[in-house]
Amino acid sequence: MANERTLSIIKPDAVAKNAIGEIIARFEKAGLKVVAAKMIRLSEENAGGFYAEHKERPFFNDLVGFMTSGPIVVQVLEGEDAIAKNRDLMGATNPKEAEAGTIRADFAETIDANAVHGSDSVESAEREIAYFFDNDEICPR
Ligand code: RTP
Ligand code: MG
Repeated sequence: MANERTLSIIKPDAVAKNAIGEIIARFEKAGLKVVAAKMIRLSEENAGGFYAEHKERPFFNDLVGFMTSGPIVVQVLEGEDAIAKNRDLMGATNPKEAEAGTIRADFAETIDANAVHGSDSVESAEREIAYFFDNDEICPR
């Protein structure tokens, strides 16, 4: 297993539910460290650029609309196998299919408003971290 970094987003629905702390606690309890964090409100341009891989998909406009609907918390998580570990903690994209005890099972109801984002590969983690953070905003520890 490798020490990795991954990009995590607490999406507008979870921020609106006041679940920021409970979600970050799950990362920390699983051994992942928050090495960068900020709260932002995405513009349509920033949301579309972040999810550019989905530009041709039928759900793209809804996804951008949702991601710009309220503030989000963006963070870099670091640890052993951080990318897969975070995806395990998140659960399936559709909360109705997410395993009990996962973040999406516990905090989300619909596939559109599904509480969290997590990078899905080493390559996307690198791109996504650089999308939101300058190097000097990341604090290894
Ligand atoms: P994310 O990128 O947000 O972490 O989610 P994911 O990897 O689990 O899912 P992905 O395939 O990357 O899709 C990105 C987001 O688009 C919405 N989506 N809707 N209606 C649909 O069939 C559909 N498929 C995906 C979800 O909100 C998903 O999180
Ligand atoms: Mg994805």
